Amino acid sequence: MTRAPFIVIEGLDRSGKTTQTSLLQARLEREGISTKLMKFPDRTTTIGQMIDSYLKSTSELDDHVIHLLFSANRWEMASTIETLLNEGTTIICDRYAFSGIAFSASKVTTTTTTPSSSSSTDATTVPKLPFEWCRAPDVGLPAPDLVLFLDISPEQARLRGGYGEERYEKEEMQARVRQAFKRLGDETRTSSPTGVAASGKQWLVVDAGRERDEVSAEMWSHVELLVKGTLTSPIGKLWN
Ligand code: 2DT
Repeated sequence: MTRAPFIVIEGLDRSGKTTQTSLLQARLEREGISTKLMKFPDRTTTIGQMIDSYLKSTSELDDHVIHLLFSANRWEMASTIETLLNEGTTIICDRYAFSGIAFSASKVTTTTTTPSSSSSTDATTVPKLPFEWCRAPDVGLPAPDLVLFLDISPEQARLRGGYGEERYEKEEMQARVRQAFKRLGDETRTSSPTGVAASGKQWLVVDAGRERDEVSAEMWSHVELLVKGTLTSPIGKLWN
């Protein structure tokens, strides 16, 4: 039995992720490939509305609670994802579980101390949520066949006009998130040294600091291989 591929686009804020995701969808449609665009968080569901008000800082939630809501927001779409792929619809997904881990694991508590011998202060940051705790709720979700990670340096993000108003859109947070994404990417490559696992799972870093068309051409070159090939492997499960 053949099925369609599941493609996830991850990236830092200001990487052009949303624009690139729509360009990719338009390209797939021009090629006559049946495609569904998904986005997480999906702010339209009841859970998604709770996430939306948290991100806009109109509500406060415990860090554990919001993390689990982000994951639940994916689980509520898990069976739809599987059905669509098995029916032959390619899924392009703007953010997924990797964002879930990268952002939550990047929240820190900062304590400042002033050593008695010095007049300056030292800042120590401690993660609020352990990395593995952040991964656990997403274990078993449908696994993407390809993750394109749109990478941009903090300097380039600054040149693009800096970050927005939502929670997490702060330079220090974004720098930690970038490291967490790198860790997830390295992990995927280590578990499959060529970057391609038996199931076809791949994590590719795309330099998103370039011109829009250059970035979209590179993304298409990776996606084309997958959508024009034949996928017979069953849908994988994340981190299983
Ligand atoms: P957008 O700007 O792409 O709407 O994302 N986030 C996202 C998390 O903290 N956990 C998650 O599981 C997901 C999917 C990233 C809104 C913000 O939500 C963060 C930025």
